[in-house]
Amino acid sequence: MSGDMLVVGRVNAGKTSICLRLARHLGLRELAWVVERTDGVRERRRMPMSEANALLSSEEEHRTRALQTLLLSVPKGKGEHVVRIADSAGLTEGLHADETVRRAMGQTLRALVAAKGVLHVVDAAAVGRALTLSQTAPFHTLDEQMVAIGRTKAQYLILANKMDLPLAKDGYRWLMEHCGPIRVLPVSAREGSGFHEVKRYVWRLA
Ligand SMILES: Nc1nc2c(ncn2[C@@H]2O[C@H](COP(=O)(O)OP(=O)(O)OP(=O)(O)O)[C@@H](O)[C@H]2O)c(=O)[nH]1
Ligand SMILES: [Mg+2]
Repeated sequence: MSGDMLVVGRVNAGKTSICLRLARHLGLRELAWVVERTDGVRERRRMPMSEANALLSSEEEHRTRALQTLLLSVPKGKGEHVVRIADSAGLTEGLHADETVRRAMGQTLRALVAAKGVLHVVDAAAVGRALTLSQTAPFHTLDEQMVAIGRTKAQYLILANKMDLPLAKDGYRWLMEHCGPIRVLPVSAREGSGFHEVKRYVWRLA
């Protein structure tokens, strides 16, 4: 299953947090996921929202190691429609030492090519820090390539995440200038800001 919208981005950008926040914002009490493991096995999982934060509990990067599609029931007319939001393993440059991570990144890239709609999550605070503190390039080739692929999709939205952190505003401003005319939406998965807009965007797809 490729999902109606694919959530992609650099590792640690906050993709899973955004999916969970969206589910919470929609008032879901339970999460229904379809996990596509990289060995080809597909598993259905359900968990109460109260336990969902366990998905974020690891301290390591590369927390998400398989495509996990969240099924969101959205009221439409007299019935309900299901919107599928596929959370993916984060991307990094180079060849990762761990084979599981390499396979997961390959799975993300295949899903990215196939997806009709993409939500590209960027850590706006990291962009801001790169700009002001280290004066290094805030966007690397990897991000540029994700934007280049994203532009070709029917739906493509950049989510500037972690807006609650220092320097994220600078990062957001830079993203808007650099990526325009693509729409860049400022959000904080931690605090929930910007999720009315995300919900509206996802709602339209139902
Ligand atoms: N301050 C702040 N931290 C956030 C926000 N969103 C996510 N984080 C933190 O950023 C870290 C990475 O979040 P994840 O949601 O696991 O990121 P991911 O993009 O799914 O990461 P991978 O699956 O490893 O690629 C976690 O420690 C989160 O708590 C945010 O809006 N603000
Ligand atoms: Mg994740």
